[in-house]
Amino acid sequence: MNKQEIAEMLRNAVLTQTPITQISQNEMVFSLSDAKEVQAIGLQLALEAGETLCGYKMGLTSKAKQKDVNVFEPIQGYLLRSFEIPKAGVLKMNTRIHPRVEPEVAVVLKKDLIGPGVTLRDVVNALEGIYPALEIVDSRYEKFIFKLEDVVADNTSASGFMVGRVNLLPELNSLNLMGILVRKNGRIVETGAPAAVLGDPLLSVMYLANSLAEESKSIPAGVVVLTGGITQSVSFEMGDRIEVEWPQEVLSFTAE
Ligand code: OOG
Ligand code: MG
Repeated sequence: MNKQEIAEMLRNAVLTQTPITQISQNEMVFSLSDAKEVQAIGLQLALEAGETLCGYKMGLTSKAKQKDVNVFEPIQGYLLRSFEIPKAGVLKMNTRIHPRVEPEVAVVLKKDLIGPGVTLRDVVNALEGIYPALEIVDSRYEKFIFKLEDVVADNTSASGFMVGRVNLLPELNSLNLMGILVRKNGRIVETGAPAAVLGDPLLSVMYLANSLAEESKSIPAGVVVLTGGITQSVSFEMGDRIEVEWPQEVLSFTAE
């Protein structure tokens, strides 16, 4: 199969909610750069279908997430406008395969961050806001099992996200140690703090800016950047209620 066909197969898996076999199992040679190209073709297909790019995401930036999926390198992907979960808090299950939720820190910039050579100080100076967020990952592979190349080709399992209203920028100094709870139907199922993400989730933004620079791209002001799951992800079923609780705000949805 060529890269265009692989990208179409992955998009079809999204549209029909039908998981596929890992590409790395079928293709003799499927390198990380092939996988990045497949991801880029997938974005092109989505844009041609009328979707809008609205941000970027980092993934596998915490030990908890890396162990969870058995891939031990940070990865990056894109966010489409259609991924955004309405604040009304309903997550549609009929457009997904086997979704999981994870608590994240979202960042919005007030000026473009253009690498290479972006430093942590550059990120801090470019900040418009830092927000409590959650991401929905929904691997297009059977049983949520994949290798690095597979998950990169699959746009890092991106499927949905929700960004809170409370800007945590005034509390930047205490961000890393804020306590975060994930509840499923009222019960606490995960706990964590932003420091789990590379020691500081702003490093994730720095990493993304420098990595995009390798493709002559930058992080534009105003887009959403998800910095990566703080805890391992939590699976849920139809009817479940999920709450991601920060000291300042609770993000929640019901799976319907
Ligand atoms: C891969 C995507 C990882 C994160 O925040 O670590 C990710 C997956 O878990 O399916 O989004
Ligand atoms: Mg994530």
